[in-house]
Amino acid sequence: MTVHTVTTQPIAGQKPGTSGLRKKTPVFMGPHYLENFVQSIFDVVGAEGKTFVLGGDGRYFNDRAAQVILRMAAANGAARVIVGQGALLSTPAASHLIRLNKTDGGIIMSASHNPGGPHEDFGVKFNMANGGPAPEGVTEAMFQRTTSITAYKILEAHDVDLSAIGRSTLGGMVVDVVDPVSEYAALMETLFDFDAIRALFNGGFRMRMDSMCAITGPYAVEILEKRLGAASGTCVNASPLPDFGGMHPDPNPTWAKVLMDEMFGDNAPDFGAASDGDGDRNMVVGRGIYVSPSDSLAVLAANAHLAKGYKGGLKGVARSMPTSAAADRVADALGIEKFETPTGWKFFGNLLDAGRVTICGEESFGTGSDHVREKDGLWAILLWLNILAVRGETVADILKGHWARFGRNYYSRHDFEAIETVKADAMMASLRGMLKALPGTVIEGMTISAADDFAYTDPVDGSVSLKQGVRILFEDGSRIVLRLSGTGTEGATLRLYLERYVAGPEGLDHDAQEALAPVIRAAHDLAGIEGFTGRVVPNVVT
Ligand code: VG1
Ligand code: CO
Repeated sequence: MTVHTVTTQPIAGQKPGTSGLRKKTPVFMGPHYLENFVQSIFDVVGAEGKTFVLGGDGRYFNDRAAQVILRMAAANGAARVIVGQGALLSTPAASHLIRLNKTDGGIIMSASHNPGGPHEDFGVKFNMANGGPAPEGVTEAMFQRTTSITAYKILEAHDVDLSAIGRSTLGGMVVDVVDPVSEYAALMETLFDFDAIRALFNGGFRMRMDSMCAITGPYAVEILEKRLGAASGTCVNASPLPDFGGMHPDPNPTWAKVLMDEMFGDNAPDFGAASDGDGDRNMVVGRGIYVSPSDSLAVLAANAHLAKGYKGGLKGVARSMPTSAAADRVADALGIEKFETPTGWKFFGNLLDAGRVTICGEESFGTGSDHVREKDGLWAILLWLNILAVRGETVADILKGHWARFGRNYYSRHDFEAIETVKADAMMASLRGMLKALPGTVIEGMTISAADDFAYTDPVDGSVSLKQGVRILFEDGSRIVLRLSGTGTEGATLRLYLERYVAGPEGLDHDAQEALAPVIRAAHDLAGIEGFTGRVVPNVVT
């Protein structure tokens, strides 16, 4: 078979964001675009003689992109690629396969929680040999490479049959098509007490699992319905579709509204859960009660020892900076280390590899542990089930008991989407300019104690990440954080994170938006959101 070296030109605007490279699907499908980025990956990490994992969340162009990536891997001298059947793999399953097979890394085709389809989003991310997202230094090198690339290599060959499990060759490269679910399901069986969860379902416990027509459907059906005996029909929207059935596969109260309505309606099941496009996010809901992701992280950390995979306790807990401090209180109570990292799972990798932390989480519906190097939606859902099975309490009981013990970090994130980039940048620049003068200022009756632009020094390798988000802290423990999203594909998205701590025992039962009202007003005042962007009301509230 012939290897073609195709002359190409750098394509502007390929800077990888919080997690891989995301663009509108037609951009990715444009001439040489996918090829330029994939070649830039191989140029940075090297492909000669290496083994990679490949899979994606099944969105539009997933199947075609997989064939291109395979031909390019072969042309670049890769020895072997392990591909999920149908070119499918959830992000956590891909992370697991990278680690299990001791490969040199993997390419995941996904734009995660962004909608999919011919006019929606596509994405490509590279994970390292540890199974985790490429760190900033590596993604920056890939970006630099896209600006200077002059040629890419691709094999002239027919499509590989990815529909059947088994081994074939492509040029000199071995292609192993594997079941996307089985190894992942086996891993889950080592971490959780499947007998206890099975007994819970046998006892009439009812659950709704909404996979939002994205990748976790086959995983959820196999694990929840087949292995754990949940009633058939527990899993809905369980077939991955190229356009996610028109759904926006972002598991939050806005986009998973059907699930929320069911959980707050008459005859609600005991437990509800949803996951995102590539299966690394989760939302959990009890009957009549929503669990904020920051609280979910804290509850999981406080109760993980009830699951067999964590019965020896946790080494430490890490959360992203905008995530509420609820998990910190648990770490303090357990007497274990706690860490605050920038947004994005890649910042947890070193801490996990070094054995400093066991559980990590982000306010953006991401929780995970050292079993893989990605956040893991079904993992979090199974840990909740394991905890519910052992404690025999409802989600509401567990959450209220947690607040009574640790106090409550009222928390919310307000997203203002598709703002003109220049306006969002001007707002952030103005805010950054006023930080030094803020301490001591009184607003809404609250005194500002500190204000900065979050900078992070990795405790393991000493690398420094600057400008990770503006933090405004108040004397009473309240907090405002503002940053611009790094995963959007249209204009800028402003994320406003709001937090207020109540120690209890009074005042634990308020609506979060009501409890946060003064903090919300202070944020709008300080940042001048309306003046700069024209926006008053957020598009999404979580
Ligand atoms: C968002 C979230 C962040 C998460 C990232 C990737 O990033 O805020 O916490 O790690 O998405 O998640 P940003 O830069 O848009 O705020 V996923 O499930 O899209 O890979
Ligand atoms: Co995701």
